[in-house]
Amino acid sequence: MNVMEPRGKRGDASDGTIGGRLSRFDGRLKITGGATYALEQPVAGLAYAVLVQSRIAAGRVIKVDATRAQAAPGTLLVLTPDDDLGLKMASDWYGNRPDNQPYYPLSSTVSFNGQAVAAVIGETLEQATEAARLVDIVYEEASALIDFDDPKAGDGKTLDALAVTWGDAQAALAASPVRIEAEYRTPREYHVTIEPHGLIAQWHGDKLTIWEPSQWTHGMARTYAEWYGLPYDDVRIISPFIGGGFGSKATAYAYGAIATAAARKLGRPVKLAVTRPQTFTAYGGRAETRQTIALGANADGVLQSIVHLGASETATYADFPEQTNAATPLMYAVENFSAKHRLVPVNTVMPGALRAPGKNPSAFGLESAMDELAYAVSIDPVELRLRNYAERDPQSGKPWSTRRLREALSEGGEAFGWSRRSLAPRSMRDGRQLIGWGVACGTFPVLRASSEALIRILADGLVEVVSGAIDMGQGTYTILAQTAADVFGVPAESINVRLGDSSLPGATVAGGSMLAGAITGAVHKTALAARDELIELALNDGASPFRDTGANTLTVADGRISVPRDGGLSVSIADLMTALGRDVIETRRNTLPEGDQGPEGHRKAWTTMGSIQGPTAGEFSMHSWCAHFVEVKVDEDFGTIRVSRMVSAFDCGRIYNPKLAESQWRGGIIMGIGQALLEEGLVDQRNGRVINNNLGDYLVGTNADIPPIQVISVGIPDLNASVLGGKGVGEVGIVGVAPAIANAVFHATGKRVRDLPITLDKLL
Ligand code: MCN
Ligand code: MOS
Repeated sequence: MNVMEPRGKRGDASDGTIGGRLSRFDGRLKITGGATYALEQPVAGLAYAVLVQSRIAAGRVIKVDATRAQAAPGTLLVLTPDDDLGLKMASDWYGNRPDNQPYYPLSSTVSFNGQAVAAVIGETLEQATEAARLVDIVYEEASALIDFDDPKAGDGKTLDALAVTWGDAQAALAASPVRIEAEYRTPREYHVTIEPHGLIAQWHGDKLTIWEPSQWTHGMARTYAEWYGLPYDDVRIISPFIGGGFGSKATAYAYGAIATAAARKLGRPVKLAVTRPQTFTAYGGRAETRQTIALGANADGVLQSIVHLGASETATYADFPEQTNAATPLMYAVENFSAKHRLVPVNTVMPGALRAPGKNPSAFGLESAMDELAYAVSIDPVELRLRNYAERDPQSGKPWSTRRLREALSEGGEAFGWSRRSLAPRSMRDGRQLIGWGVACGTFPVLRASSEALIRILADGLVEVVSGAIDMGQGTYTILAQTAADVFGVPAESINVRLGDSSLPGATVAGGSMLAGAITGAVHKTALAARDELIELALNDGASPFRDTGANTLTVADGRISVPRDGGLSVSIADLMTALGRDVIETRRNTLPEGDQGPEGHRKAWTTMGSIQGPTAGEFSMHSWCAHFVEVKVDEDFGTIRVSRMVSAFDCGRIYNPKLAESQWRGGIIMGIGQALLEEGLVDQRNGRVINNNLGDYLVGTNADIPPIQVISVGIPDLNASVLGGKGVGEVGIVGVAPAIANAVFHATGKRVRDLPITLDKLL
């Protein structure tokens, strides 16, 4: 597919290279309806699957009576827990797989309200939807744990692997002249991507093709292949356009198993569109968390100790930790530290990764607590952060690769006008509007992964970049065109990028803010190799016009290949290809280490997260950093809160495309504003049902909620972090926004709200 059509307006030449402000190539297609999303794929002979979800939170399905559903017009198939679909458990994200365990996407054991317990496949969506209502299910209900705070849920289990300690935190806390301690809470949150989930599944014999929005075509193809015991290459996931994922589209879920199994049974392609309400339980959002943070400091605000105890909810049948202490050990220099995280199982779908998992609630706790400490010692909160600045990673002891957090605080503060702030709460106002200014910092680790790319130089001189990596809106198409354009010295518009297909070269997940660094590295390496190959042919092929020039080097720029001297021969790439009689020059490279080049190394790298390197895997500790400055206006009578202005400064290393990175940061910040003021999954305490399971009741920020947001880059290239010097951009923007807003609300009102979202009732 050519995402270059229709072509955008061509910018000046410098725009097309790394660091240029090119608009997204896929942007116009997406907003004009030119982008075909997975569920819009025109596949002939489709049948339609509709999920039937459990209405109880815990217990067993003891009988499914499908008589009425079977008899309804158009019903083709009813799947129930009685149907053994013959599937086997697949590996987890890291490639660990239980031996020969069966997998039941429709299980008779009910662990949460909304679990898929049956499915109806019909000739039309309407018929399947109606028949799904006619499936009669008899349950044996068991008592459920709905509430994370229910004493019956207990304290859960400590995850030893997530515990961090150094020094003697308790003793140092007890000896500190200034102590603050408080509990902070974040609610259940959801991804609410504009494109809901679902898939079209089609079998050709034993080969399976799936159109499904995917943040990781290779990883999801592995899951489907393992469920069915197929060779990996016999499953193909196609996902060229995605309407947002935010962490929710990196996994194959039960509904995917159901749709593919139905398609196999029927011998017909099946479409399963998860409805908006079903998206709240077909996979998990961000887990609810609570955390208690105690800070000990001296009278000058210098930290002596941090004691941090946190917990997140998880499912009864599987664990996903929303690690409350993910940011705590990194932010500030402190000699005594102790942090633990516990998991509390309740009857919910397993929670999942949602933009900056762990770091996000962790920063809410820590950065709120630092603000409380600032007031306890009467020190400006920016100054307090500088006094406790960590010059190296306090946990690993390693030096930072780059950490421009000081610059983020100073340049962000300068642009915001922070020096004009008065320290006392309720000291700034505009009529009946109380004005508050708040600050908070954020971080996200640099994760490094390998990827693979294919580059084709075509007969007409155009260049094609091909990878199984995906673009869910973050800008992969565009930055890869820029990366290749840089190497070939041609406008980015003449590079055609193909992505989003597991049959294309391997790529890591678009997750953990690591894809851009990984895939630009692979494309850069491949483009250099392709350019060298072109030059090699031009110099040495018998049919090359350069053979007689005596040149021993050539340059490639502006779509031409030239002898680098005045008046030297210069031939367009297209003419050279004609002279050489070549239709295509194809080059494939990857960034795997030498030892991992075999098929097993490839499989592990592209389909699991097993070879991803963490932020301290090498000599350095590598992270992105940010500082958010927020102004809120709080209506004194009504308690309504408006974020009226924001400035955020980021250190994400070198920026590949500032326009897109700024948009990523703003997107994260906008989600952070929603998190601070609006978002909250409400669960019916009687039955575990998500009450606000739609976009009308689950509130996210809309245009009227969002003020002007100024974003500033203070990063410098970090060549330890990635080939081109960039660090992650996609997630760090949300980290620290909610505490900056909570801190601003305190400054405005004198009221400290420690549980999100900060709704007006909490201020009155
Ligand atoms: N970028 C840049 N310079 C850098 C790094 C990145 O200009 N040094 C820009 C590029 O445009 C790149 C984008 O930022 O395409 C994101 O790069 P990166 O930080 O590597 O993140 P990934 O490509 O791995 O994308 C995943 C990340 C995550 S984990 C979530 S969650 C998230 C996010 O991206 N979900 C998104 N951004 C999203 N943006 C959109 N529109 N939709 C989502 O669902
Ligand atoms: Mo992002 S939550 O790592 O997809």
